[in-house]
Amino acid sequence: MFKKIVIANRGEIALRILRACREMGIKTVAIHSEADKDLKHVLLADESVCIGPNPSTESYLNIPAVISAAEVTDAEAIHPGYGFLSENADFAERVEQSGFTFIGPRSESIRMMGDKVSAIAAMKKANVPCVPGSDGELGEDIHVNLEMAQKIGYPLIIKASGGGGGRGMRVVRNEENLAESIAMTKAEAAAAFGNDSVYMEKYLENPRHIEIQVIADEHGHAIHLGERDCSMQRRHQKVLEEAPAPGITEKMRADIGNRCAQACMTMGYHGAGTFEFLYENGEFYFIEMNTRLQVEHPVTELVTGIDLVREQICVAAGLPLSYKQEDVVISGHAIECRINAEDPKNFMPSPGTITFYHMPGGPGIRVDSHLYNGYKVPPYYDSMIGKLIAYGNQRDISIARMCTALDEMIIQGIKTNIPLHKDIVQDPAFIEGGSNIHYLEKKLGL
Ligand code: MV4
Repeated sequence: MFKKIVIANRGEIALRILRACREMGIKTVAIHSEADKDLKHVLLADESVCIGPNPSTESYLNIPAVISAAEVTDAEAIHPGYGFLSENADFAERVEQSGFTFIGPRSESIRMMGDKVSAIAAMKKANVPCVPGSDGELGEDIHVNLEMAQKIGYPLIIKASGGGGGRGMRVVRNEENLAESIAMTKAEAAAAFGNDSVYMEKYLENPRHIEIQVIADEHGHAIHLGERDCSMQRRHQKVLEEAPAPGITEKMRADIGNRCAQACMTMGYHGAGTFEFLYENGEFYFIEMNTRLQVEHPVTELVTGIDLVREQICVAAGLPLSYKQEDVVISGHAIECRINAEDPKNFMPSPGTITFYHMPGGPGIRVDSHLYNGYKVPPYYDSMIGKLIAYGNQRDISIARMCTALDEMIIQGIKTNIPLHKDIVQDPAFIEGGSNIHYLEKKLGL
């Protein structure tokens, strides 16, 4: 096992990784920007290194600075968390070339999944169901594209191969708009991603967003940890997630989950990962794969009892997975509310000093947050300041616990989206379960 790990992230996930390291007897190095010297995990870490000024491009995204921190502290591995450098294949490669272990998949896997056309090709080959589409980059010939579009059927969506997470896509409702939509998506993709490759898919009008968590070791074993429903979102930002997804039967879970685990083994994928699907009319359609630990991993941890960060560290150290597929039992229900420092009405960021902080508690409540009394939320980074997670034997119990916890939670000095969460957990459609990806934006009148 590693003796010392660099935590190449900030905020709640840096603290989550630090806690896993502590439990495992691994020493920690916190790296941080100037403004982040008082982050909770920086104060708790065995060592800390200031790697640069506040803009993330000069600190958390500065590859040489991050690798230097590992060198000067004599660490063995780097955990990238989520966001920042977590899905940067060049970073993963340079970490390995510098003699450190990247806690995540091989750089080739990150690169393959970062290119959506090659990701979809790999999934089709591995028997993972995909959205009907072009199965490859669109060519220049508009007649060929029109014919393909006709065959797939409108509405269609044109997506940038270098995009993902909602960036670089355009819906096409009829053939009159096809040529222009392809041209515009290509131009935007070239500017945004330095890659003008685009592809075509059937546009699903009202899907749910359901994702499968997997983890794979370097000994040819891969398991799935069931699904999460992440449909409650606004502008491609998830707001609330839950596991399991309402209405997904054990048989459906086993079928799609086993296909994902098998795909990991086929591709030689190592580490934690998430297969993102659109789910409509009882069918799963693969759209993207995330090659990192995700924000919403705690709901999976609560319904499986598996510590995903511990498993990530173990498989990165070359150990076999601690669990076989038959050991993974989905039990109970978990909901996560992402707590953001933002105005609950207009969603504007609301940085500032936390003048009073009170955490909720009680049965089934987990708080993943780096906040403390007097902490100053800086304006330079993502506005998520923590996650409130509620578990219960059944979904209605986890909702009731979440309601109680949201009422107990007090954050003063800044605005937060706690009022929005209180509204959602009392919303009849949410209580019913199974809302689609457009529900929250429609409810908010967007
Ligand atoms: C789609 C789609 C409908 N049909 N693909 C948006 C983010 C990126 N991960 C993929 N996205 C979508 N792809 C087809 N063929 C609708 C979306 C979509 C979406 C997906 C997941 C979560 C929220 C979303 C919000 C708007 C659109």
